[in-house]
Amino acid sequence: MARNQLLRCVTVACLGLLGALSVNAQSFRVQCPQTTKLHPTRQVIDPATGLPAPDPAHPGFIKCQHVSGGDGFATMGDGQQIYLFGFGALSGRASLENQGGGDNVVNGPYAGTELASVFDQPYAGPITADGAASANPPGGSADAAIRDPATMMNIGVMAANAPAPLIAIDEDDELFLTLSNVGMIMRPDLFEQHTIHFHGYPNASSYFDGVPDASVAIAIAGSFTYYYTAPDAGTYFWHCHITPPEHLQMGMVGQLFVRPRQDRLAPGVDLRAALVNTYTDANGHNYDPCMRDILCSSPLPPQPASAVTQAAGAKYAYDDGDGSTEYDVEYPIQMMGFDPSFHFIGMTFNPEPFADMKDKYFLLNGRGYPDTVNQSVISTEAVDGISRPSQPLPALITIDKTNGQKRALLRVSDLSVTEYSTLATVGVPMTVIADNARMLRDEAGNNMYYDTNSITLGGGESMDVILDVSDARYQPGQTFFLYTTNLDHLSNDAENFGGMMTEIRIL
Ligand SMILES: [Cu+2]
Repeated sequence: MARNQLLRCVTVACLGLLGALSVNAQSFRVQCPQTTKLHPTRQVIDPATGLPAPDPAHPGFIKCQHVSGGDGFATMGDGQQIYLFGFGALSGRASLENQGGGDNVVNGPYAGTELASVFDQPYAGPITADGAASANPPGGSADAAIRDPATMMNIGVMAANAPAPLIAIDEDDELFLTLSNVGMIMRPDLFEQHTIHFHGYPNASSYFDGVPDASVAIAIAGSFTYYYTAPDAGTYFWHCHITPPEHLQMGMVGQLFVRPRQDRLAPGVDLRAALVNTYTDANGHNYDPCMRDILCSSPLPPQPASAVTQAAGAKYAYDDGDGSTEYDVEYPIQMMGFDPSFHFIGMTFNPEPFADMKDKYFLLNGRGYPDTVNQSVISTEAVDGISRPSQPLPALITIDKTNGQKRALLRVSDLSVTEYSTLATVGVPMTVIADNARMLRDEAGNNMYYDTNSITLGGGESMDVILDVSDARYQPGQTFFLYTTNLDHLSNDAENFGGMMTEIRIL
């Protein structure tokens, strides 16, 4: 009877299945729809500039990003190469590899309302069956999402980044974030799944929450496109949620932030009135932010004696209504650490000693000093002899006072699995404006910001900090330090000068 069933299976159902598989024999798939219910027309082309602009009737963009889940290697400050489980960039690669020119990735080649790896440009060619965007991302077609399965494997294998690729979006956006699991080539015995979890993020659907036992997980050779709206500005982070102590220690964690819709106000618009009434965007269209915003989490500031208005092109950390979170330049600062023994064991087929996990490399944006101030991409040669970008993001903070910059926003998040760390400055006070993606403001609307020279964060926490160098005592040519006062964290393993430190340079 079993034989009959097998025969029947072979002749009817299974042949049908095989037929279907042969037509579409792969499970990698990048989704980036051209239109959605929230953005029925996606973007329009501004006739004046020929550049894409938001559809005035539908604020925000459809944005898409593609990351690989796999493995790779990173280079520590003492030259040691360590093994990673990690996420790599499968979109924005041209900008990733060609960045340089003296600035942080956010303010340099990735400048603009979106990172190069998050593309929101209109699709110029015919819409393909899978709906993946490919044309005209910020860095040209070489920044497009890779969606050909063979290329995904060729590029994505061993392409892990430390930390994971940065994600930056704006309020009112829709983000389609595709994760493709390319497998871990150094660990063929493992068949690890990966997921994406937006930590601390207002996310309505557990389906896209990445907690594997309450949702879905992505197996090797599979893709999954996570969908997020962006209702609430702030600094968050994202990570894989499979065996979190292991996959986070091994590198599967990075920063995520959302910029406020207040950035898009037209010049001259009253910031406070824009929170209560309607606001007018740069295209002259009116919106009601709190009607659209399911959270509208910032209390109104007190009515000032005279209106605070939007200065042309001003940028803010939050929808503050009083301009107090304005900044000129922003830097992601990701505090993290690696335990080289754990990574070595993770590469060599041995049981991992979770309780013995102890970081020996203390890092900002995946780098120990002096690599933190190295402005170019750090690449690491893997066992196949090919060098790939491993730590693309510097942690150098520059404030170009000569050209009018005065306030730097540091988006500080702690991605560590094991340790609390303190970050301190000497000479430039830090003004803490937000804690865990919430403005420090009481219910009466009073700002509870405070000045300090040190902040202490544990894993999973974030703070937004402003450095203000407008005072005359700050002059171009000065250099200050942002460093940890946990003095054992100022090392690159056995090398006694490095670790969690970077420079603040006034230009
Ligand atoms: Cu994972």
